[in-house]
Amino acid sequence: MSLIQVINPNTSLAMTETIGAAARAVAASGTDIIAVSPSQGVPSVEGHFDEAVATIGVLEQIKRGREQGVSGHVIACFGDPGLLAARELASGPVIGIAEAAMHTATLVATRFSIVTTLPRTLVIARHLLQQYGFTHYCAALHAIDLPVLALEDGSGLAQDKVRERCLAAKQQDGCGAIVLGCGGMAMLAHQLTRELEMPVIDGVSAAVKMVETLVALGFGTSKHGDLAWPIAKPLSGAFQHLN
Ligand code: 5HY
Repeated sequence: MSLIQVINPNTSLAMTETIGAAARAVAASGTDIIAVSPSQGVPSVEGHFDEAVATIGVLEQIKRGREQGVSGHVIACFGDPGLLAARELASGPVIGIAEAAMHTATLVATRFSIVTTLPRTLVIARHLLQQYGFTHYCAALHAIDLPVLALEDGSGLAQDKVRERCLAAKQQDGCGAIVLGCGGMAMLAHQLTRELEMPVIDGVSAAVKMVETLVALGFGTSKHGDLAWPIAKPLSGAFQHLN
């Protein structure tokens, strides 16, 4: 039996539920999912400042998950906030949904497009493409121009716009797969894959399967080199509990 902790870095409980449901839908029969979000932080992650604030909450959850004995962790926000810091704090594998979706896309297509929420966060996706070495695999990036929490407002408008953008990307970009660029889009991937007749990839489910695979292979995060435990030092003030 393995336990995977799926961390939604924003404080939206509705989105945490969506993400948890997507994770459970693909989890193997021997895998339990705990979906969590920080108790303090930002209601949605829509920029560099939001990412910086959300990262502390992610690290708190990683520490808590480790103390609970989870086998691995997923960071379920498309900017993969705090990914490398989280790996320093973790013994099991830690996978970000952007890296999981991008890696998956390159295994089933030579070029993929990304569909995310706000235009201002496209630069975050571009930076990750560069950092992960996937820039040349990316055909185009699209934004539906609605805030992250529009995906949870119950109107269905954001979901309709995601669908329209995916259809446009398929027709115009010359891509073979689409990566959904927000944790809140997780439940859309299955239906869109069927409708578009091409892979539409949600990073939450991809990341859960990657954690399962790494655990089955017996791999945790390497503690040799830069991902070794953080250098012990007295953290002060509000950060003492991270020791
Ligand atoms: C996400 N923001 O996956 C990102 C991505 C985005 O609160 N969860 C967030 O920019 O849409």
